[in-house]
Amino acid sequence: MDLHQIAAKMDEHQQLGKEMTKITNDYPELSVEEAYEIQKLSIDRYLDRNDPMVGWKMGLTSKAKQVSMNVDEPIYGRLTDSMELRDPVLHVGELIHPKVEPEFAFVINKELQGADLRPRDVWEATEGVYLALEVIDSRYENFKFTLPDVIADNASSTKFILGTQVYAPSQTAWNKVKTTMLKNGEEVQSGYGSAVLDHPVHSVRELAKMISRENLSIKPGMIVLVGAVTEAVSVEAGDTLEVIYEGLDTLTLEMKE
Ligand code: OOG
Ligand code: MG
Repeated sequence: MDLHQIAAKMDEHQQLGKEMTKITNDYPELSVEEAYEIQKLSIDRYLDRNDPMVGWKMGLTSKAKQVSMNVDEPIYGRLTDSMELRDPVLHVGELIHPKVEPEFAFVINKELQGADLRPRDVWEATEGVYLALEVIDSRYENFKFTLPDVIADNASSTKFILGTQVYAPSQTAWNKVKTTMLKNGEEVQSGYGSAVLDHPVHSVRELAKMISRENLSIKPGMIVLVGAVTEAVSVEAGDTLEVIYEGLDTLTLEMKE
């Protein structure tokens, strides 16, 4: 098994929005560690194209998502500049089977490192919190994968957008924020910030812990998407998605061809 070769294939399918069969079909013994190495090697290719890393994402941080994806632990992925939408418009023609998730994004202004951080360590390093939408688009057929497959596929990352307003960390109790998602005006999902590991702050601690195994840290300036508050919702051209973050703001995303 050549990890560089698999990473090149992964990258190609991510760039072209082209479906592929699961890596574990060919390499059933693929480990979680090897899968993270494939992820890293594929993102190195983005960096080589002058598409720098802007942050990290956590995924499968809610029990509901773990159950629906049939995976029983959180995962992380890497976010690069080209994944960040400048305007709230998603061109679905470039993607395979996109789904949208309501999230929060922490902006970190001090290095966070280690397996033993306290919530206050994270807050002291948090410049602000944004409301965010993440678009995921697994490169695997039918959005079906095992844990190593989804890790190698950069945790299904494809696009994300942050709201325009940044909030102070103390603005609200982020675990109590009610989030309601409407598709074409009809409610499709709702949940509370506590769906993310009881409180979104724990997701940033968990990320620091997971990447510390690789001797990596969350660097100043990086954003962290903490993981979906509700189930992801499938979208197609012509759809409008609105997410109401109660007491804060509403984010909207328009789907175009
Ligand atoms: C994995 C990515 C999940 C989240 O916020 O839970 C994710 C997937 O479900 O394809 O981004
Ligand atoms: Mg997500």
